[in-house]
Order: sequence, then structure tokens, then C-alpha cells
Amino acid sequence: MMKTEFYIDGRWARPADGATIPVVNPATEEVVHHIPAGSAMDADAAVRAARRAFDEGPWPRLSGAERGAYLRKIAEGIRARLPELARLEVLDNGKPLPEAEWDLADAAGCFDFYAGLAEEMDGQGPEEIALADGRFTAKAVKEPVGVAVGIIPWNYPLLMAAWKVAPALAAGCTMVLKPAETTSLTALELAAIADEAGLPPGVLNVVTGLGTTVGQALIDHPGVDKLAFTGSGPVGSKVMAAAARDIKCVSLELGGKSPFVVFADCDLDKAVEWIMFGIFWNQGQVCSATSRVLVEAPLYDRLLERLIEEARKIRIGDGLADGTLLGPLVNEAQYRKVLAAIDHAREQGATVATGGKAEGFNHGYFVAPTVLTDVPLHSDAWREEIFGPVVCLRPFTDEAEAIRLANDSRYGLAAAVMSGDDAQAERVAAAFRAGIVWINCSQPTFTEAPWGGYKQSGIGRELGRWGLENYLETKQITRLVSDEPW
Ligand code: TXE
Repeated sequence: MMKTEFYIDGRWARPADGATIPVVNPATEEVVHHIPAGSAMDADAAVRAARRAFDEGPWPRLSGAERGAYLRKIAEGIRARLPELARLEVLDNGKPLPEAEWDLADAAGCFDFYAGLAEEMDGQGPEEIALADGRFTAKAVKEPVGVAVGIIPWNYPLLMAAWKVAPALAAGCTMVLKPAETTSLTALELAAIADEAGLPPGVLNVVTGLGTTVGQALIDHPGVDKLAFTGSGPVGSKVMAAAARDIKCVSLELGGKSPFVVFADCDLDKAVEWIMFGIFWNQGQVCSATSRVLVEAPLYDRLLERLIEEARKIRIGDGLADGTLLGPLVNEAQYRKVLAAIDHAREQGATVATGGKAEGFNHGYFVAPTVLTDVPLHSDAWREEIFGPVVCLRPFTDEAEAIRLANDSRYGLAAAVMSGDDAQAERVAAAFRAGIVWINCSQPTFTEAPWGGYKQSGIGRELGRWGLENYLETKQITRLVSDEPW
């Protein structure tokens, strides 16, 4: 079921220069496949196809209901193939199979949700604007931005594709999707599903390959109107620079170092459960992972002890093996980055209370659930995204200190608070400088609700109706209705 070609203008095509990239199973380090590695020529072909489909094709002129019907077929296609897609996702990314199944159900739900918003667009019509000058009438009309490029990371391969493709297509845009080079298999399957759904040629194009070649060519392409990116801060800067050069619309989701504030009066078991979910789910490779846990001093020792105990119980293994709760990291580079970050934390004064390189594996990129204590506030472990199963724990004495420490970061993607006192939880939630705030939990994510960051965590919002707005322009149409002299 693994594709060797990418999808441009409704056809499967080999890269212009025939280059490929190996696909490595992160649990075994075996090469299981090769995907096409696109070049600037392929990026150009994909953008031209998307441009034609937007400028000449029916897509932006279809009714919302018609576009919605295609999106619903794509959702059905994902559901119909869910077991196979989930296995591909594990092979590519390493995550435990039940997590992959969960992601894919979410991805299908995302297409259904935006199908619903596309259908609603038909009933919304233009918005009449009240003008003070009675000689004119005016209305505001929503229109698709045009050709969008979606560049996505490897932590939720098909779900991140859905977050980009579904709202773009619902809005009437056409898209070129560039999945991460490490995890492109399911994005190529998404193209196959869209093809089977009868999507007109050029509406969705999927090109695989390196960010530095095909990715850069896509963001630099003058035929593109909108760049939507999820990934690292440094590449986010490049995307924004490319957008600045040609004044393209841009939205960025760039990860974070999200705090979780735990007050002493909350339920210890629940706190430990949500901390674990907040940092060990998906091997901690989650942009919103609550990687800095601040615990009110009276609860600190008990919570640390329980967290260590529970972290050690997590079953590590191949994502396809029954009962695995923590799989390998996505690739060798990420594995080395995370282990280096743990070593560096130790050098900078932190204590590794548990974790580090997982024992008992001869191959595979396995890192054990890791808890760091005594982490200096200036250290990289406290300040920089590690993007692995590594949590920093620190005590605080009062609410004001907790808020100060939580907000002392250049990031502002997510934040969480647990307290037995609802008023306190609301106060802290209001004080967080972050785009997503959880009370009494960490990480639940809903397609209906806005997703995105403050500060260096990004620009713009995905999901919900905000995600649709990302792909819409607003046009003013004003009419002279009076014969009075101007
Ligand atoms: O990300 P990159 P990487 C963070 C996390 C991780 C680090 C590095 O801390 O350890 O980033 O991961 C494409 N022009 N996040 O190196 O490089 C690339 O091909 C156009 C947080 O994998 O940013 C891929 O498709 N595109 C994050 C995508 O950008 C380019 C999720 C992301 O890769 C490009 C992932 C270029 N010049 C990593 N260079 C989150 N926010 O969730 C690369 N790409």
C-alpha cells in the first residue's frame, strides 16, 4: 500500500530528477520503503496545477455544499481504511497503534467538521454594512485566499494534513501539501483517498521531499497566495521571511514550552494522570506538551514520588506490539536531540530523577519517560522545547510566583492548571499568556475550538471557524445608489 510517486494535478508522478528518500521504521531502524524526493521543478508543477485549479477550475465557484460533499467522501475514505492507515502511521512515526487509530479518527472528524462549515457558508451570504453616507450601500463578501501551501511536521502526520487540507478546501482554496520527509506515507494515501473521492485535478496536490529543497521552493513560489506552516521556530522564521518577500498570507504554529500549574489541594492521582498524559503521550513529541510542571510546595515531594513510580511503569516498545504505551522517537535526529538535551540538563545542574536512554533495546530510538528536577530557570531544559518524553518539575510557594514562572517564556502555545478551588483555577487561566489553556486537564483538543499560540509560538489560529478564516479573504463591494452629485 506504500506509494512511490507523488500526486500532482490529479495524476501520480515521479520526481523530475528521480530522487528518493528512505523511510525508516523508528522501532527497528530498518529501511521499509523509499518515497519520492521532490525538487524545485516538482514544486513548480504542483503550484501551477493548484493555480490552474483555482483560476480556471470549478473548485472556488462550487457551492459550499458541493465542496462539503467531497470533504465528507474524504472523511469516509479515511474511516474505510483506518486500520491500514494506522499501521502505516506507526511504521513511519513509531507511535503506539491505538494512538495512531485515535489520530486517524480525529482526522476524519476534521474533514467532516469543515464539510459542515462549507455547507454553512452557502446560507451566510454577504454581510450588509451600514454606511453613514446614505448615497452608497456596501456589503462584505468572504472569498477563498487562492493557492495555499501547507507544510506539516511528523508528530501527527495525517492529522496535521487534515488540519491544513480540510479548512483550505472548505474555504474554496486549492492546496499543495508538503508532509515532513520522515513521515509522508499517510499524506500520499490521503491524496489517493481524495482521488477516489473524485476531487477535481489540482485541488489537492501532495509533494514529498526535503524541506530545504522542495519545501523552500514551495514557500518561495510567486504563484502561491497563502503559507500555512507547523514546525520548528527557525523554519517558521524562513516561512515568514518568504511570505514577507512577496506579501503572502501566513499562519504559523511553532511549538512551545508549556507550563502546568498544580495546586496542593488537587487530587494527587488525577494530577499525576494528567501530567503523564501532558508529556508522555506521543513520546512527548507534541507542540502543546506541558513540559514544565510547577507544583505547590506542600504537594511537591508526594507528587514527584508518584510521578516517578508511574513513569517507570509505562511499557516501552514497538508501536505495533500489544500493550505498548510509549513507542520510539520519530527518527535518529530527534532521538539524539532528546538524549543530548537530557545530558545538557544534567551539565547545567538538573537532576535526572528517572529516565534517559531506554534500557534493553539493541535498536530503535527509545527514550524512557524522563523526569528532571532541580532544573535551573536559566537552563535550556527549562526554557527550550525538547520535544521528547522529558518533563521538568519545580516547586512554587504561591499563586503569584506560579503565574510569573509560567509566563516567563518566549513561547505561549498552551498552559494548564489544576486546583481544588475553581475561582483560583479561573484566575490563573486568565493570567496565562498562552493561546490554549486547560483547567483540570492537559491536552484534550477539539476540532471546534481555536488552536494557536501567543508570542513565539506562532501567528493565527487553526481549527474551528478560526481555521476557516485562515483561508478566506474579505471583499468590500460598495454601490452608488443615489443620483445626488458626488
Ligand atoms: O522541524 P522542521 P524538524 C520542533 C521540535 C523539533 C524541532 C525540529 O522542537 O525537535 O522542531 O524538528 C519543513 N522551507 N517541532 O527539524 O524542520 C520540513 O520538511 C520549507 C515542533 O523536523 O521545522 C517539515 O515538513 N519547509 C513542531 C516541516 O518543515 C521546510 C512539530 C517541519 O520541519 C524548510 C515538529 C524550509 N526551508 C517539530 N525546512 C510543532 N509545532 O508541533 C524544513 N521544512
